Amino acid sequence: MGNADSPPPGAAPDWTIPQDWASYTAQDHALWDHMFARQAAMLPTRVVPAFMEGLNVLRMSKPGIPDFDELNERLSQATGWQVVAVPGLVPDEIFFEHLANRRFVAGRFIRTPAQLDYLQEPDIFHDVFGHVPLLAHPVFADYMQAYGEGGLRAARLGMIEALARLYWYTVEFGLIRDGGDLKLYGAGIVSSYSESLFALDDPSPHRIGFDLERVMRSRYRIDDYQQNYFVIDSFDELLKQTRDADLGPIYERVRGRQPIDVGTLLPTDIVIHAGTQGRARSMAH
Ligand code: HBI
Ligand code: FE
Repeated sequence: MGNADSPPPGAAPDWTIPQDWASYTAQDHALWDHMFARQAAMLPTRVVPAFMEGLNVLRMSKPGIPDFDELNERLSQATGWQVVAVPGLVPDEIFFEHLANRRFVAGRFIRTPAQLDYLQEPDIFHDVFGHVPLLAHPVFADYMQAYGEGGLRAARLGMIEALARLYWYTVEFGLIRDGGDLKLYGAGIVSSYSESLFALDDPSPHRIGFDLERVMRSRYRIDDYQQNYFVIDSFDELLKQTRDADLGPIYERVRGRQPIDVGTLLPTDIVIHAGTQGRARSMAH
């Protein structure tokens, strides 16, 4: 959701700012530790194993808000990625340019205790706890770079909206098969205690097999839990379908068709679980 503005005062032309790790308060660190402990206790049986491996390889269970310099030593060794601090949401093309160069932009501020379970702008817990562990996984790391490169091309073709939907339903709210089970991998889910439960256990949402064109046509909601989740078979499959495919014909078809509303199932969908949509219905009343 960026705009074409120039960077705010104090930010570099690429919108980065210093993390200024020394300025976090004891309260900031304690809030991180609280959220970290809560997620680390519940995720092991729910999240894709690569996420727990990433936490471990990056030594993220060390108490306190991670210092990006320290985190980057391990992350760059694992996959060549870096985390850089930004003031908040950055314009789409700046965002894509960073990803295409294996730099993940992260907010440096942490939410207030009152925003423990809901906030609109991505803070450091969402960005770093949610996104960074999988950047230590070689295939997911390549997918994120491919997404940035694809975003730069999509911007020239006027297809950013389709790309944003792909990001939403994979990087932010994706589910993945793991043996016979479904597991979480999207950062928007794994950084949220309540959605980590809802996305796997609740009867309300549809869980649909990933199809690139379907996803690029699918609207999403930003104000509540998702009404549909898309399930990939593996990171390899996701990378193959996005980086190595010719997206031109897909874009042409997406451009010519209506977007699909949330909570809708199509006859062509690979339905893994047809949701009751009970939550969305009760919220609407
Ligand atoms: N900026 N800091 C930040 N974080 C994001 O996740 C982000 C962004 N700008 C644009 C954006 N995401 C998405 O809208 C793009 O995928 C289109
Ligand atoms: Fe995010």
